[in-house]
Amino acid sequence: MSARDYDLEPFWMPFTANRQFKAAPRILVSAKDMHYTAEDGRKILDSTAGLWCVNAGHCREPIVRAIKQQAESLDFAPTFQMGHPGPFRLAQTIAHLAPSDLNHVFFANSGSEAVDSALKIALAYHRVRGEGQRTRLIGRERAYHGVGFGGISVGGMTPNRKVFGAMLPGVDHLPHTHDLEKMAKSRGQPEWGAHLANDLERIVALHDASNIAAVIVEPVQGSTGVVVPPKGYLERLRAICDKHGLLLIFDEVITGFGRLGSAFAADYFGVIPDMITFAKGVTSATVPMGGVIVRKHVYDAFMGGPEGIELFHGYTYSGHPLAAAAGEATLALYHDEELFANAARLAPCFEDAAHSLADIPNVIDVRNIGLMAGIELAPRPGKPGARGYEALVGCFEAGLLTRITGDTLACSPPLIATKAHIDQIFTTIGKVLKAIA
Ligand code: PXG
Repeated sequence: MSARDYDLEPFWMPFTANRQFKAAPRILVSAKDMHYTAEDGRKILDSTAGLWCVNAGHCREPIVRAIKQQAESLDFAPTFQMGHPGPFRLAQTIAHLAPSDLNHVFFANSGSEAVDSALKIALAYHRVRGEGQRTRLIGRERAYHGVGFGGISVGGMTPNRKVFGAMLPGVDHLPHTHDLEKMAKSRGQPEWGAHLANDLERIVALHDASNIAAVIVEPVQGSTGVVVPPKGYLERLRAICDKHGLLLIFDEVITGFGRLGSAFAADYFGVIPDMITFAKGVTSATVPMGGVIVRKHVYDAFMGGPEGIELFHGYTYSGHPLAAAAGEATLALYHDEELFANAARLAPCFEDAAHSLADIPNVIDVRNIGLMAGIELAPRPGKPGARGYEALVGCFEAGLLTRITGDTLACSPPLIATKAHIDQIFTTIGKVLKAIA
């Protein structure tokens, strides 16, 4: 191991068991295309696109060049009452890419900020239309919408909520759609579960539609371990939202920009929400950026409101020049290399490879869609998460970066992956799972 010229202690690591990590650190020092290099010089295959975000692969030359050039010519300019070309250009590109009339873009710097922005836009939208009593927000169990107070309020991952008090008032949750007995080891969308969307009718009956602003869901739940929507489920949510005048928000922080082989999950499922939140893949994670794409009727409602500032919301770095330049170069690369189509082409072989693990002892579920897969392991008795963590460490030692959430391994490689990478990913996971059985 190389000598470190820094102390591990002062950095309070996010979503990490700090004491455990600092006793046995895993440090990555560089990256190129599909691989990281660890501090001991080993090449590590990236099966997770970093944290579901490096969709174009690592340190891609056109993106690096665009960021360098931007840093040299315009480091920062305000977007409050001023403008610079970057975010106008990028918003135009994103609006072209997005389906239907999702044609205006509000920029933030992360998925969490994107979600808070979307929730605030939903509340302000109803207010500007004279329905300001619509203040309730509906999320879903097991959802991850980032870590802001808005996001954890509509989110449904218990550890992310339980020590943070009462959060936003007036939030209710749909049931999650995962049921091992009904759908274990399904390929793609499960046949069972569309009826779970009907719970929205129960929630509407309880609170009355006139009090509800919006419903937010990840079209495919990512963080909780890849939960794929049952066939017909999202369509039914859309229909119920339409019936009652509720805005439907798709949180596409993970699914946006090619993860399912299409630009957005909205395209893949053929269901058009009123807003899409995005982050991660928009810049292939090179510079932090997030945002909200809204449909024409949402934007128009604000533009028909009182004169002056239409939305009292924004971040110093909304549309930051480096992020905008990175975004433009990233979207151009996705286009030039047809990376969304590559993901779509690889998806069947990815599905086969993931399901080749299905009969390994302790594998209780394999779920997949596009280039996302979750492999759920039986927890060790009395020690939830222990087997998952052993798998993570075993894979890293075997030269593979994976993600775990509890006892579920998640796999989401960069969209530049080849069949050989997919084979290596699942062969390695298979060997490790057998070794730690
Ligand atoms: N919404 C969704 C659907 C996400 O997946 C966020 C919002 C928040 O984004 P920011 O940029 O604020 O982190 C996310 C983030 C994991 C993992 O391994 C997932 C995320 C982040 C870090 C790790 O499951 N998703």
